[in-house]
Amino acid sequence: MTNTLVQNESINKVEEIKDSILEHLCFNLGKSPRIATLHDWYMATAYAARERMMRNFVSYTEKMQNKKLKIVGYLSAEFLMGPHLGNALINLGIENETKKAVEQLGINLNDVLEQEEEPGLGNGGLGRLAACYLDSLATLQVPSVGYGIRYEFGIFDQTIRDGWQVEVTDKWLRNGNPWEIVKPELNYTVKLGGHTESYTDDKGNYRVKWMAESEIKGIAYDTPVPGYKNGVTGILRLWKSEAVESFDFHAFDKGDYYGAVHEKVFSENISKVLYPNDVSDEGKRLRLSQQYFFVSCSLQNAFHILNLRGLSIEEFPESMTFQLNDTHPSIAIAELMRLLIDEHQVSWDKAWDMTKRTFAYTNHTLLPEALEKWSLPLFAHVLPRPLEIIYEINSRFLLTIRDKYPGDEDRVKRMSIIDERGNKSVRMAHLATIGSHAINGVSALHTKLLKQDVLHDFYELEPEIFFNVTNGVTPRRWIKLYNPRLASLVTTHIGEGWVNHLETDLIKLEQYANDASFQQAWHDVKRQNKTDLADLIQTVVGTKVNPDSLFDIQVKRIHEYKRQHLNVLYIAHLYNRIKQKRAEGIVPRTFIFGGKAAPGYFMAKLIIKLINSVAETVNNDPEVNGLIKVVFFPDFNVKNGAHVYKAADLSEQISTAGKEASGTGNMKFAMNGALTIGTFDGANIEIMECVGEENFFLFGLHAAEVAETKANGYWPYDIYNNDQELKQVIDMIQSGVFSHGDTNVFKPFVDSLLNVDPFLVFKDFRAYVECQEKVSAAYANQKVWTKMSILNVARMGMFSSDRSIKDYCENIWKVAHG
Ligand code: GPV
Repeated sequence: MTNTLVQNESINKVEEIKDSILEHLCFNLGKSPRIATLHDWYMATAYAARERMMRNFVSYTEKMQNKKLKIVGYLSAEFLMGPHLGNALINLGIENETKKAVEQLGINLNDVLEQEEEPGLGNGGLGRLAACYLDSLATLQVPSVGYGIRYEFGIFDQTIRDGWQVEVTDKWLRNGNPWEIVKPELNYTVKLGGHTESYTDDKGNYRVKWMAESEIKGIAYDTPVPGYKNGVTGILRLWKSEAVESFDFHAFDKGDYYGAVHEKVFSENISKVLYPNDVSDEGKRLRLSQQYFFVSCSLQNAFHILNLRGLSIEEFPESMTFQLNDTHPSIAIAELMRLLIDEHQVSWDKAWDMTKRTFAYTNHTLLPEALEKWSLPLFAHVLPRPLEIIYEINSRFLLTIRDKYPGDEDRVKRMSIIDERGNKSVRMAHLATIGSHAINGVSALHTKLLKQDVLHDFYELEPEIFFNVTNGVTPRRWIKLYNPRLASLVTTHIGEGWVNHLETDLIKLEQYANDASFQQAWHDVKRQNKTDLADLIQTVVGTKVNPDSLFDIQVKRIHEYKRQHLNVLYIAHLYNRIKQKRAEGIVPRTFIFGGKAAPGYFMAKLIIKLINSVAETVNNDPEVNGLIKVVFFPDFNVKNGAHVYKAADLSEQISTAGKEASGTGNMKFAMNGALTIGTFDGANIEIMECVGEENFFLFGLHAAEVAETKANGYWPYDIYNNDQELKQVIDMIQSGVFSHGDTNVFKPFVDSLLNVDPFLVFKDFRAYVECQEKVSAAYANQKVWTKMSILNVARMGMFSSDRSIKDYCENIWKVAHG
C-alpha cells in the first residue's frame, strides 16, 4: 500500500470511530455532546471499542463449536484485569485513531481513560497472572474461557489516615460497567447445605440424592478479551449469584415474606465481596460457598457447551481441559465427579478417569498459612455430597498407597486428603494433586521446592506429572500501554514485532547497549517517566521528590515474607548515617512504597504505619536536605501501576529465599528498564540468569541456608547485639525517633524482630546494606547504569506471558497455539 492509501484508511477509521462514539452517546447514554460529562464520553468510547470486539467475539464463539478443538477453561477465584479501555485500543490497533477521534470531539483521550474504574477482582499476583494469561490466550488464538466470580465489591480501596491504612469499599459497579454482557439464559442452579439420601434406581444401582438446604442461581456475565491485532476475542465469564425463581412462590405459599427475602439476601451474598487476603487462608464458610458456587456454574456450563457441540459425555476430557489457579477452585474435582455420577449416571471408575484427564493444578505458594484447609464440620455442613465424594476418592487413593508402600502408615497419614490430627480438616492441595494429571509450580525454584517439600510424597508417587511453568506478564499492557515512550523508542530500533514476539525479538536491542545516542535516548525516556511520577506523587501525596535521584521502588502486597521492613531498616540506617555526619557515598534516593495489607493482618498494617512515620521524619528533617525521600503511594493497584513500573531505577525483590513462589512485579520492573536488587528467590533467579549476574544485585541467604538457619536455632537478638548499626536502627524505632517519642506504637514490631524474626530480616540485613552500597556506586556512573538497564530489557523476552501460555499448551493442555 502507498502512504496516501494508508493515510486515507486511517482517516476513514477516525471518522468511523467518531461516528460510533457519537451514536453510543445518543443511543446508549441518551446524551447530546453538549451535556455529556467526561464519564459519558468514556462510556461511549468504551462501547465503541466493545462493538469492534463483539464481531470477533461471536465468530470466536462459533469457532469453538468445532468438535475437534480442545477448549481451555481457566478456573480462578480472581481476575485482576485492570482498566479495559486503554488495553482494548492497543489490542485492536486503534489507539492513534481513537485519540484523534476524541480530540476532534474536543476531548483528551487520557482524561477519558482516567474515568475508568478499575475492576479489582483480585488481590495481587495470582489474580493479575490470570489476567495476563487471558491476554496471551487470546493473542495466541487458543480457544479458552476464563471462569470466575463477578464480585460486587472487589479489593478494597486503600486510604491512609495518620499513617495508618483505612479500607474503603470498592464500589466499582456504581457508574455501570460497559464491558460486560449479561447472559440471563446462561444460568445454573447450585445446591448448598442439607443432607444426602441414598436409593436404588430402577436398574438396581446404588444412587445418592443431595437434599439441599438452599439453592442459588448463577448468572453469566461475559467480558470480551481482545487478542493483539489478530481478530480474536476471548471470553471472561464471571458468575453472579441470585435467588432462584422459586423464591417468591415460597413467600406466597408460607406467608413468610421476610423469610423469603432473607433467602434472597443470602443468595445474593455469595458473589458480594472478594476476600481481601493475599497468600493466607481464613477458612470462612462464605468463602467455601463462593468457591463451590463458581466452580459448579462453570462445570455445568461446560456440559452445556459439550451439548451444543454435539459431543457425548465420554468426550468431555478431550473437548475441554480445566486449569485450577491454585486450590481455590479445586472443589471442581469433587463437583465434576458428582455431576458425572449423580446427574449423568457415569460409573465411578469411568468418572474418575475422566476427571483426572480433565484437570491440571497450579500451585502458587509453599507458605503453610496459605495452603487451604477446610474444617471438616464446616465442609460437611456446606457441601455434604461433595464431601462424601471426597471421602470415596480418598479411601480409594489410600488403598493404592497402602498397596505400594505396605506398612507405611505414616505416609498414608501424610498423604491423606483428610488431616486427622487435632481438628480434622480437608487438605485442598492434596485433593487438587490427586485429581489432576499435571501439577506445576510457577518458577524453577518453586517447582523444585514443591517436589522436595510440600508435595514430596506425591512427587515420589508420580514424578512424571510434575512440571514447571515459570510465570510471565503481558508486554501489551505492561510495556506498550503503560510505557509508551519506551515502546516507541524500542519500536524505532527493532520494529514492532516484540509486542507479540517478545521471546525472539527483544534481544535485538542488545546491539544498541553501547551506542551513546541510544543510551542518551534511553536515559531521557526514564527521566521523563520519573518526572511524570514525581508530579503524580506531588499531587497525590504532597511530597516533592527529585527526578534526578535514584527511584528505588517496592510495590506489592504488604507481607512480612516480602520484607518491606528490611527496606525500611535500610532507610533508617541511612538516616542515622546522615544524622551522624557519615553521609559520604550516599547517592540521592527516593524510596517509594505501595501496597495493601490484608485488613486483619496486624503486622502488615503496622509496617505501613512505620513506612509513613519514617517518611514524615526523614522528609521533614532539614539535616537530610532532600538527600533521601520516602513516599508511601496509597491504593496501589493496576491503574496506579501504570505510572510506577516505568519510572523505577531499582526494583526491590527482597523476599526471604524460598518464600516467594515466583513474583511477577519483578518481571514488570525489569522489562521497563529497572535493575533489580533481589534475593535468590522465585523467578528472581531466572531473571538473573537471563540478564546476567553482572546486571543484577543479588544478596542474602539461599533457600537451603534459610531452612538450615532455622533448624539450627535462630537467635535474632544475638545479631542485633553484634551489629552496632543494626542495633542503632532498632533502638531508634523503639525509642520513638519516628513516632514523636511514642515508645508503644512500634513495640510489637520491634519485639517480633528481636524475639522471633520469622523471615530472617536481621540475618540478611548486613548483606542487604552492602549490596545497596554497590547499587549506589553503580548509579553514580550513569552511562554504565544505562547500559545495564538496556541489557536488562533486551534479555527479558522469556518473561512474556505468551511464553508461559505456550508452555502450558505444549506440556500440560496439549492444545495448539498460534
Ligand atoms: I497462594 N500468590 C498470590 O498472589 N495470592 C495467593 O493467594 C497465592 C499466591 C502469588 C505468589 O505469592 C507470587 O509469588 C506469584 O508470582 C503469584 O501468585 C502468581 O503465581
